[in-house]
Amino acid sequence: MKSGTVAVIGKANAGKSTLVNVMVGEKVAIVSPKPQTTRDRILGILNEEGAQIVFADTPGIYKAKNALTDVMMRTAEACAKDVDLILYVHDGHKGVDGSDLSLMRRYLSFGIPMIVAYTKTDIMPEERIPEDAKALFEAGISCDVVPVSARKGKNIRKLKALIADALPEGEPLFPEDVVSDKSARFMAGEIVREKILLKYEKEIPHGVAVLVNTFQKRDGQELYDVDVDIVCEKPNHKAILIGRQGGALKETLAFARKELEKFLGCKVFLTAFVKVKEDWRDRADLVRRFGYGEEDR
Ligand SMILES: Nc1nc2c(ncn2[C@@H]2O[C@H](COP(=O)(O)OP(=O)(O)OP(=O)(O)O)[C@@H](O)[C@H]2O)c(=O)[nH]1
Ligand SMILES: [Mg+2]
Repeated sequence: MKSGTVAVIGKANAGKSTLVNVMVGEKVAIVSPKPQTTRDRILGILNEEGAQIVFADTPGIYKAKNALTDVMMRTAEACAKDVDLILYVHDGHKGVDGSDLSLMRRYLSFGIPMIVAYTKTDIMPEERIPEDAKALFEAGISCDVVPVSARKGKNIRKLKALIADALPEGEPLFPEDVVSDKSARFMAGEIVREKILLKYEKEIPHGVAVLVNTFQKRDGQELYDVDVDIVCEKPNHKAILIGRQGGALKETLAFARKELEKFLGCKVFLTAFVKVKEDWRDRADLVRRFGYGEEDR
């Protein structure tokens, strides 16, 4: 059978995590309209007839500005060098510019087979797709370019088949019932962070880390106790996160609790405390302590 690892690489906000979730058929990575949503390497495992594809979703390429983005870029870079295939995800609706071409050329130069997933085709004029494909070809991007829409599920089956085809023969790397390398505890923190990304504006969600203190099923009950620290960078961010009379935080937690209950398949009692660690993203020691840049959390 075919079996191998695929690094899912591309600019921040390109649609990598959405595509991985759609291909795996389950939500293994959080998604938001804001760049820099994914901070860790997250494996999403797809078992198909005759193939196991291990997708490694990665933090989007973004100019490193602080210790956190620095660690995120190193995570993506290390991942792209140690796989059987690179799936370069390009946001088609944004067009193709010089920076896209040089990134694609750079990953092609790693000497690892590569496929370009040209995504978000549902929100762009269809006639632009062949024009861009031609531009990529003329610029020396010599690999397969597959137009897809993760949102509409367009060409996903074709993309999966092309990926499986390009992988080596081998035994499965994971048992068939495993969909991710991340724990439910990790996902609980990520789901809270996703709701924060969706609810708050500007720098606030980017400066938030969610640390899971408690993740425990109550004895003899269909109920999980989940307690998190929401760490932000500045006292005024804390005030905004909490809101007037705690209203904003209450809404965020209700939103997160609903999804957690769906994810865990039982009731969840979710509590959170908002803390400030001044400019933690600039401090390598805190970035590490909050679990970023390590394989397991
Ligand atoms: N219309 C449309 N929107 C999409 C599609 N795929 C992703 N999006 C949207 O694009 C935004 C970014 O998606 P993500 O999957 O979080 O992108 P990402 O590349 O993982 O982003 P980072 O983790 O920040 O690097 C979200 O608002 C998605 O809903 C698509 O096929 N069509
Ligand atoms: Mg992502």
